[in-house]
Amino acid sequence: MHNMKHRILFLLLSYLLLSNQLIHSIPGIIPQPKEVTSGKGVFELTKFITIIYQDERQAENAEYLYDELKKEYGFSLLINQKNRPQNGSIFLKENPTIPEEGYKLTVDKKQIICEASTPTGMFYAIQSFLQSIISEDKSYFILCMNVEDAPRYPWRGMMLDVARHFHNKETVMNLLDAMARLKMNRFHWHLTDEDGWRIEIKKYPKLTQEGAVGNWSDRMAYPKYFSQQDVKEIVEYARLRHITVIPEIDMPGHASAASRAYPEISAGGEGRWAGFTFHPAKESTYRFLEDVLTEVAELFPGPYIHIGGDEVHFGNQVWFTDPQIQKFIKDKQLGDESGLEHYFLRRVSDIVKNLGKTTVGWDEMIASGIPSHQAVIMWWRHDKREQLEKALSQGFNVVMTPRIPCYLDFVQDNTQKIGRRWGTDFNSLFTVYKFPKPVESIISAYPDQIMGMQASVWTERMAGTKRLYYMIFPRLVAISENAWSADKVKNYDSFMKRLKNFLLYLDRKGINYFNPFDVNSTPEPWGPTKKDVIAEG
Ligand code: TNX
Repeated sequence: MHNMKHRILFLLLSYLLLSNQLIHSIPGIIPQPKEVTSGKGVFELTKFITIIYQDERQAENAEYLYDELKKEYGFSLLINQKNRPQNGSIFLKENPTIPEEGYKLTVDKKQIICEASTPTGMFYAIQSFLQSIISEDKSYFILCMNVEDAPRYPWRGMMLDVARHFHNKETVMNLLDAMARLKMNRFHWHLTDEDGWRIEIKKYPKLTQEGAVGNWSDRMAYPKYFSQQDVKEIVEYARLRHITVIPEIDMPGHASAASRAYPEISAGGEGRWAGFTFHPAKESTYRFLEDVLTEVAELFPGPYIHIGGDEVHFGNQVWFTDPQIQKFIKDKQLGDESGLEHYFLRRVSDIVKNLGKTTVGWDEMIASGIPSHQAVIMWWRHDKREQLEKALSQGFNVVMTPRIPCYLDFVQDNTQKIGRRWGTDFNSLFTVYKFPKPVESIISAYPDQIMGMQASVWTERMAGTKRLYYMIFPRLVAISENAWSADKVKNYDSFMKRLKNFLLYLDRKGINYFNPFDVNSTPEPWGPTKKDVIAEG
């Protein structure tokens, strides 16, 4: 206790001396809010505090807050629905004047008030509150302050590839927890690729019986996939954390796992690219995909379905020689193989539209002729800025996830041996943090079309959970600040100070990370096989 008072005094004193900097470093809210003003004194958090919520629709948030305090600090607080706060309460208050995802957080010595106009805004007030708890000698307190906040972008995401190496339900849920703490709201789930088909489709059981066998490091690995029940649990877990899940079924390329299960809808081929694409000239392919997407649309209540569309040219050699495909190109007057690729994407995007969903696709999709209001483009080829410009000038809404600096399978430190590089470029925490500065001059002309950004976690070289977390953290934290915080409140020194607080959260959850404060303290966890020594550009 004595120690704690000492510490409080020290904090308050330093605040008086150094006010501006301390607003940034204490409390450790990350991403940085729009405005933080420090008050005087502290609110002491004890087990006698009550959580009070005003409106029935905040009941789930109140329970979430209860659960988090219980899990992290062992508290079991009371929860009440009432119209006004009382001394020693955390009050979830309706305030219709606050923007949709925004919130206010007011901490004084007697109470904590979280205000928002929506359950999502309230959820974010709760995150800032949770991040502000300081624990010291088994006492818990929060510095008095006022926070006013709202996000820069509506899409603050992370993509996880579970096809190259499977990562299970518990891992996904841990990641959703961390995303929620960072006010991130889009989980893009890359469910199918060459190495595995990871989602159960009832109408086509072989997709998982055969298509889920193997992974990037071991072609014969035991089949791993998410059952429809798993998917429902994850979607619900995400919903309670105000995260929309976007499923991706990659096509017409990256389809090798589906091809192994159902060779009759594959374009075939030999060697490394065998079965890389669906057969684009068979009606049965489109029927198959419609059936698959119908089940997918039912499982995922969110408005989006991602249909990939990337890198088709890698493995479509068969398209140039197969008589049925060549005849199809002629009959439909598609011109050539890339015309056929665009036809394929238009057709599947129409299926998605008929299912009541919006298409999302990688930036190759810009050229497909899909109307701009019907699709969201993910810009990924950082070396092709013209793709970003094209998407915007054609009227598409865009999510930015350029390889440099948003792909977390690139190394984060020059000493690392496993992971991608692009020439001499890689994705250090600092490089990630600078985004989207390098493209600001392009995007500033289209403020309404930039939906936001995401980290993309490709898992060719991430077999184990420890390694997966190590590559994700702390770079995901930088992405969350890039997506949430206005440029004028961003500051790398301040970020690094607040990051320490988030690393404590990861410690409490047992989530591994690369420690940028002590590079040698965190040895690079093992990759899967010998193959994953330094990757290609
Ligand atoms: C490119 S991004 C891919 C992925 C790889 C990734 C590795 C994209 C649309 N395609 O298939 O996993 O690079 O960094």
